[in-house]
Amino acid sequence: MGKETMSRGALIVFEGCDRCGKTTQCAKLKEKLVDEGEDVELVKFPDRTTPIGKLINSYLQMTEELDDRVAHLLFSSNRWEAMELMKKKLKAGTTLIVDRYAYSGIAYSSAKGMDLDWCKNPDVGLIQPDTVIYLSVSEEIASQRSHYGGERYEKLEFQKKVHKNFLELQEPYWEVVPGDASVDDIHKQIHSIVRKTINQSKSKPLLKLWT
Ligand code: NYM
Repeated sequence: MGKETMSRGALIVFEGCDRCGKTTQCAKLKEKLVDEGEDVELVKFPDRTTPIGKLINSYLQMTEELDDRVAHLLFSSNRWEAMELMKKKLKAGTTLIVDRYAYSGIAYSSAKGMDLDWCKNPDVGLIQPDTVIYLSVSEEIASQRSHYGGERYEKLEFQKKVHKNFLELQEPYWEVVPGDASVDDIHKQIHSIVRKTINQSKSKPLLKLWT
């Protein structure tokens, strides 16, 4: 076995519409895996702490206006600037739980009417996730959760389009988890999926997304 394929960490991505419960589930999953002795870290996109992320934050909070294409490319750049470090951590055996990834980039931008393939291109070659957990929650329920409506995109009709786009992006390594059950029930379901993924990913090479 080559060095690069020895017991690497798994890349676990969470996707879903706004207020689907991803952030709560990411935190619970991390806590559980740490208890089980796994080396695990959380990653969140957009990463609003970098210079690019700060610009994205202003855009989302609507204090900055950007051309749709520029905004799309900034979200993608924000992922690319994290790739080297993520690759290093995965190879060193750290499992990464990622709150949003390229699929969000495409689902949200194409909901504005942008061409889906154009939107996909900048993210081609990112590290391919081992599993994508798609938390599927009705937009009506999501819209009743706290803080909904505060940022750009948090409108019912828009979220319906985003959900439809997400489903078009499904890959064989996606797991659609209904997000309307109790937090603990959803957590148990996710944990069993992720446990399997971590064990199966150990000896697999890291692949490039959409190549
Ligand atoms: N978003 C997120 C995009 O439009 N493109 C992207 O590439 C990513 C990663 O940012 N409404 C949108 C989706 C969300 C918003 O997400 C911020 P969060 O998870 O609320 O921080």
